[in-house]
Amino acid sequence: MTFQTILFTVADGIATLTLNRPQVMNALNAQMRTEITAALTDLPETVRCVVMTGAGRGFCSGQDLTDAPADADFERVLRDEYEPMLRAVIGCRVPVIAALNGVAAGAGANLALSADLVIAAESASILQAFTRIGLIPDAGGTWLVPRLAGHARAMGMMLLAEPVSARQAADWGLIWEALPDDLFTEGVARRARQLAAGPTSAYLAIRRALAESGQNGIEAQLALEAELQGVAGRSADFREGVAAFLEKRPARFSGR
Ligand code: T3D
Repeated sequence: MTFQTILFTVADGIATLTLNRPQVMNALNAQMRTEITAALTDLPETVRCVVMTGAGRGFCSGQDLTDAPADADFERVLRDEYEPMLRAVIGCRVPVIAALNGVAAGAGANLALSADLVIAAESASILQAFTRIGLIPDAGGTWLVPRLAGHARAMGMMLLAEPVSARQAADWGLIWEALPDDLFTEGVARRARQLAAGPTSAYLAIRRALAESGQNGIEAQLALEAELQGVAGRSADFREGVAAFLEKRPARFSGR
């Protein structure tokens, strides 16, 4: 597959998807949304972790504002273009790391927050920029941010539209961690290697269980855990994990 707005490479079980419109801080246009969706939906079989990052000094500045006329049908664009992209991240068959090399603004912030693990360089920030241009947060932001950081922080971020530093975001639990800039690239690579070598099917089940916990009561969640653990308990990775423990060696998970 060839792409115009993203870079997509695969090495050692890790796919790296780089938003690649650095002249506009990787703003999202229709083509980029389509390409992100396609890349994540049609991953090569060897891939066991995805790292999504940005080219240049930003992660993503959200909707390309040169491509958003005032009379545009945003409802259609969100339904037809943003939602498939977000579902491709959330429903990806392997864990997705958002590696925030710089600012993530507007829909770019919420694209990042839809990933499974968000790791940011300390110089990065997260900005719910929408009210600056008279819009409301979209791309899942009004669902994600209060669940990750709480109602008061979500409300403040969205009404005030001020950047939240990577360190603050990590302290709030909005993201997994903020790393000093000089340790960022290796820190992301280390986590990607860890996830790519891990029990991929168990990761998928964990992601499903956590996603459904928002809607489930405790009884439904206990039932879901039992169902998912039933499958995990019959997996090759469980057999390998136990064997490795008993033989006092690192596990070699196949992802099955
Ligand atoms: O379409 C729909 O369905 C509606 C959906 C909406 C979803 C949304 O995402 S709405 C929110 C859109 N995003 C924004 O409002 C953020 C706009 N950008 C900014 O606030 C700032 O650029 C940043 C905080 C991201 C970065 O600031 P800074 O000072 O580091 O960089 P800069 O100088 O502002 O930007 C660098 C260049 O990128 C600049 O171009 P130039 O002057 O060098 O030619 C700037 O215009 C361009 N750029 C940045 N963001 C966008 C953009 N160009 C188009 N669209 C952008 N979103």
